[in-house]
Order: sequence, then C-alpha cells, then structure tokens
Amino acid sequence: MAANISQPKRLSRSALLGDAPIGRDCTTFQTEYIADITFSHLYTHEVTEIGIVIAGSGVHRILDQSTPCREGDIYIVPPDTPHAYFSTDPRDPLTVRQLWFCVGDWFDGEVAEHGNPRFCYGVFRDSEIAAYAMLTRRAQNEINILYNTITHEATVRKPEWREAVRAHLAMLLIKLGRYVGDAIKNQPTAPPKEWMFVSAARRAVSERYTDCDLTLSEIAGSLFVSSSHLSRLFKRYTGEAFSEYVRNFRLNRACHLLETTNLNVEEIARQCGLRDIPSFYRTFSAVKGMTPHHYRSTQKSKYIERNNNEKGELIMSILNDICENLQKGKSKIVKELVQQALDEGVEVEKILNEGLLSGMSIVGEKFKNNEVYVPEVLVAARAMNAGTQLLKPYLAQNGIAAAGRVCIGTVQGDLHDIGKNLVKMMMEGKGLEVIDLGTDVSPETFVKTAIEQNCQIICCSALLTTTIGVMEEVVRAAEAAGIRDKVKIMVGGAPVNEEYCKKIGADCYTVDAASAADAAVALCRG
Ligand code: B12
Repeated sequence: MAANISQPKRLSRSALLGDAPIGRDCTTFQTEYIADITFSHLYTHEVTEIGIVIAGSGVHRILDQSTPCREGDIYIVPPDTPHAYFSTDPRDPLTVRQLWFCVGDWFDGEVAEHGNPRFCYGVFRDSEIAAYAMLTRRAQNEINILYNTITHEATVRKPEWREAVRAHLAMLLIKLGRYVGDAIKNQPTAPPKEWMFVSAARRAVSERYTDCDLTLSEIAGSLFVSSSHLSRLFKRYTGEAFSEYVRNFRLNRACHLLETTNLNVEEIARQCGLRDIPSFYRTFSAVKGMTPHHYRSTQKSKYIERNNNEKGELIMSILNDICENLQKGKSKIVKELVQQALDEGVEVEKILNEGLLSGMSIVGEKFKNNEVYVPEVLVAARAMNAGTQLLKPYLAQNGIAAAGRVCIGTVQGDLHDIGKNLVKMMMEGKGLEVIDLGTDVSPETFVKTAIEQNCQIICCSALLTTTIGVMEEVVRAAEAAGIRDKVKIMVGGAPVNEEYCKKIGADCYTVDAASAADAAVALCRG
C-alpha cells in the first residue's frame, strides 16, 4: 500500500556529505517542469541546503509551491522539506550550486534548533518552510566569495578548517538573513492534502503546546480525519510518532525557558503544557540526561555567551561590509550600513575606526601601490563623508556649552579634508565652536579669522609632504600679527609628527581626531 503513495526521495546525510563536514555540488537540472509533478519528483534531505542559481532559468518547487527562478536566486531549505529544481527551457537549463551542511555540526542552542525562530540565525521568517532571496549583482559577488571560501576551507585546509568554516558559515547565514525576502510566503499555496494534514497538526502543536489538554484526536477532529489516519500520516511524513513529537517540542520549549528566563521549573513545566510536574522531571531527566535545575545551571551562561557571540558576529559582518563598500565608493550603501550599525547599538568610535577608517586606510594603501587611482579614492572619500555625516549627531551628543572657539582648515595647496572634517566633528562634540575654513587655506586667512572671530586656537591640517611647510608659515604669520601669545596653534595630518610640531614652534600635535578634541578643550581651559 505504501508503494502507491507518491513519496519524495530521501537523501541521507552520508549521501550528501560523505565524510566531509560540508557537501557541495553544482548541478544542471534538465528535467522539464510540469505543473502536476508528483512528490516522487521531489527530494528531502537530512541536512540544510543552500542552493544558488548560477545560470539558466527554471522553477524551484517546494511542496506544492513553485517559484520561477533565475541567476542570482538563492534558496535555503531546511531538513526534511520536499523540493526540487526543474528547467523550463531546454536551451537554457537551470544550473544550481548547492551547499549542504548539518546545522547542529556547526552551531548550538537556538541557532541549531530546528523550528526555533533563531534557527539558522533566523533566516526562515515566521514559520516559513524555506527562505528565498533574490540577490543583486553586488550581493551575488559577496555571497559567492563566502561560498567559495567555505568550500575551500572545508576541503583544502583540513587541519585548521573548523573555526574558520564556522565563522564563514555564520557570516553567510547572517548576510542571507539580511537579504531574505518573503517571496515564497506570497505564493498561492495549495499543499497536497496529506502534507496539509501533517503540517496542520505540526502548526497546532506549535500554537497550542501550552495547552495540556491538546490531543491528536482533537486535531484530527478539526481536520475531519480519523485519529488513526492522522497518526499514520504523521509518522510517515515526519518519521516521528505524534506523541513523541509533542513531548520533544514541549521539552525543547522548556529548555529554552530554562536558558533564557528566571521562571521557576514548575512554572516552566506549566507554561509548556506539562501539568504533571513529577513526570516532567522524570521525562526531562530521561531525555536530556540531567535534571532541569542542572540543565539551567550549565546552559544559562552558555546562552548569554552565545547571544553575545551572535551579536558580535552580526556587528562584525556590518563593519566588514562598511569597510568593503567604502572601498568601492558606494555612498548609499555605506550610509545604510552605518545606520544599521547604529541601530544595532555599535559604538560610534567602533563604526568610525573599524568600518569607515579601516576601509579608507586600505584605499590609501592601494593608492600608494598604484592599484587604484584618484577617481577611486575620490568616490571612497565621498562614501567616507556620507558615513561620517550620520555619525555627526552622535559625536556632538556629549556636547556642552561652548568651551571655546577654534578655526580649522587644510593648508594652502592641499585639498584633503576628511581628517580635518573628523577633527571638526570631534571638537564640536566636545562643545567647542568650530569655524571651518575648508581646504587650500592661506596663512593670512588663518590669522585674519583668528583675530576677527576671537579664536583661542588655529588648527592646521595637512596630508602632503609638499604642503606641511605652510604650517610653519601660519606660525610666522601669527607672530607677525602679534597674536602668538593669545592664540594657540595645533597641527596634524598623516605626515605631521610631534617633532615637526616643536620644530616649527606650534603648540600642539595629536595623532588623531579624538585626542585633538581633548587637547583643544584643555588648551581653551588654559
Ligand atoms: C582620500 C585621499 C585623497 C582624496 C582626497 C579627498 C578628500 N576629500 O579629502 C583625493 C583623491 C582628492 C586625493 C588627491 C591627492 N592625493 Co591623496 N590621499 C588620500 C588618502 C587615500 C586618504 C587620506 C585620508 O583621508 N585619510 C583618512 C583621514 C581620516 O586621515 P588623516 O587625514 O590623516 O586625519 C587623521 C589624523 O591625521 C588627524 N588629523 C588630521 N588633521 C588634523 C589636524 C589637526 C590640527 C590635528 C591635531 C589632527 C589632525 O586626525 C584625523 C582622524 O584621526 C591618502 C592615503 C593615506 N593613507 O592617508 C592619500 C595621500 C594623502 N594622497 C597623496 C597624494 C600624492 C595625492 C595627490 C597629489 C595625487 C595626485 N596625483 O593628484 C592629490 C593631491 C591633491 C591636493 N592638492 O591635495 C599621498 C601623499 C604623499 C605625501 N606624503 O605627500 C597619499 C599619502 C597617498 C600615497 N601614499 O601616495 N587624495
């Protein structure tokens, strides 16, 4: 009788992964899509699959839902989900790169807990069966680089692969999580009847596991099928008896509450629909190998650590993206990412140093080695400015009533203004009033402004070895104007150093913008 049922083909872990930690393949799907394909054309796997369409066009079928797919589409399919790829045009067959891995091998806790909203870093939105993303060209490149790194590290650099692969897998899932849309959710769905019954029963459990009176016969009644029929279908399609499924579901929820809350064990048992407390203790100990109290004491600190790690990974991924996109001069994306980092609560200094400035220093290095030229540097500088503009209000946030007045500019002959702008922002953040003279500023303009605007400090920035000499001219002009005892002169910029500062008779040099602002406040206070 079972032979008549159209069942998806089940691919085992060993068939897909062999002995390797990760399985991969690049397949061209020739079978043409027909609307009434049966389950026997689909397959399920014991592991999670990431499929990236790299050429052709076709259809991805999940249960009874079909999505047209083409280059750049990506599908993340959790274990035990019947699906398959088909071609729609034999002249343009669908080619898909597939990556298989067992989430539990790499991650633990919620990220590895199938059915948990944080499963695979929350890639699967709500209770969606699969995740779908349509990648832009830029995102495709990013994902391809990660995909190649993972497969390379998992196959070539065997001795030291594990941590590196784990970090890259996490990064891949976090990135995909950011791109995943809800296209599949919006497909009209008409799952075949038997699957519909099974998934309705699973849904009922996830919605009503807190109800200790929930029974299979009640669910079967609401679906107008007999309990024995539903029980058979459940076992057939999920591989688990219904009672076992409910028990494990409740125990997993209980574990989650033990790890993440301070509720007492009895309350947790009640909230998980387990009215009989002694039997909860017994079952818990039998399945988990320890008492709930013991479980809590061992897992809670791990949970906190894990949460911090996951957050750290997400932040790393955003800062990394800021750095990469800044180098490519993608102002709009840099702005979005800086905003995202701020929303995630990343400190402004971290965004500045590990995101924006680290990107800029790579551009600088490439510029020096003639790997990139002025136009590329210019667009990177624009992206840098776009990002720092967003940080401005946060840098100014600590500001107090004006602690002094300063004029700042990049010296004559020099057009570099990124460093100067940062110094200005930081100074404003410290409550100083800053008059910005821009770039290519003559010594006379510095001195004239200081006199007319009553500034306590003149700040000179220079980035070219050919222009730092102008700083000495500023010192001399201030002396000639008779303001040298009233006005301090600060100098800075990459080619400047303490020694040079002393040599030309300036008052203060600092290496970066934050220390420049502190020094300026101290100078104003006298
Ligand atoms: C961006 C950039 C450009 C952009 C500038 C865009 C802009 N709006 O600023 C463009 C493309 C226009 C450009 C042009 C040129 N550039 Co350019 N440029 C750079 C680059 C890549 C980054 C500079 C930067 O913004 N750094 C980031 C900021 C935040 O750092 P910073 O300025 O040092 O500022 C920090 C500190 O120094 C300090 N600070 C800065 N000012 C002050 C002031 C005070 C008072 C204090 C206390 C502290 C302080 O605080 C800041 C924050 O922490 C550097 C390479 C590098 N790695 O530095 C080359 C670099 C400076 N450029 C260089 C050159 C040669 C040029 C050109 C001559 C190239 C050409 N062939 O035309 C022209 C010159 C144009 C001109 N007349 O100025 C050389 C200079 C070599 C040298 N030693 O003289 C460098 C070092 C590249 C290299 N290695 O060859 N450049």
